[in-house]
Amino acid sequence: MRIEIITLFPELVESVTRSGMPRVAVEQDAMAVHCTNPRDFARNRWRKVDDRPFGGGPGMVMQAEPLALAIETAKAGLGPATKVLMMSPQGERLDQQWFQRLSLEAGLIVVCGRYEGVDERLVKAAVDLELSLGDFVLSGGELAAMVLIDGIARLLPGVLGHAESAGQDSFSKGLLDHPHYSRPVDWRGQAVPEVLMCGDHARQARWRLKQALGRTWLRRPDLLENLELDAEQQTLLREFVAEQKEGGGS
Ligand code: 9D3
Repeated sequence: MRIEIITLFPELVESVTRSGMPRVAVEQDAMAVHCTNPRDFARNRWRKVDDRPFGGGPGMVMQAEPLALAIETAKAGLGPATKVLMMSPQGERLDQQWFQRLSLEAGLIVVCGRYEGVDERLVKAAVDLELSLGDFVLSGGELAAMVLIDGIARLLPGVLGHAESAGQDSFSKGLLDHPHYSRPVDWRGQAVPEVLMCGDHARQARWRLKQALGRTWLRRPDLLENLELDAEQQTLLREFVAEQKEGGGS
């Protein structure tokens, strides 16, 4: 997948490919990330790409033309059908389903806004989809674009560990993850749950599923409402709830 980021902070966005999964994806040639700076398309001596908002108000607005030229240059490289996304607080909420859908694209163009916002005529003319991280205020779209790159990188075929991570994601089952334990067996007086030490893999799988269901029920009941639990899952969740009420805790 080829990802072209339109940003006033190319060094910031490129830094996401210097570690972790995005780096692995780039090294294995599963992903390429390139940045285009709209400032390079400003046609004034000061390379200015913002101006005051019509109607007044605080802050500045990113002008349409430098962004349009940057997007058109990116499209010339990636193909005219390449989807143009904009990271924006007005966008649809990004979730694992979006990552899965976007990971199937051959290329993406991602516009990062700065200042108070982007001239709406550019959005209307050139942006196919707006995506948000959630209901909080960032100072620009760059960190959101880096989140997008990270979430997509680990789903790309050919990226080491892709098969496990893509399929085993608790979010691909719609549940939170179960708890994890490693050595030592006793850490500062806390033991590892006995079931994980017994070697009965079927029992361990049931325990993990039960913990995942229980934690989702406790912490994110909204996620359970969108799921149809099968008979085994319903039994495990009922057991978890019963144990919870006995005061068993974790
Ligand atoms: C104080 C400015 N806000 C007025 C209430 C409007 C505003 C403008 C620009 C808020 C945020 C931004 C910059 N944010 C993004 O570009 C952004 C973002 C975010 O702020 N939150 C969650 N997801 C995203 S994706 C892009």
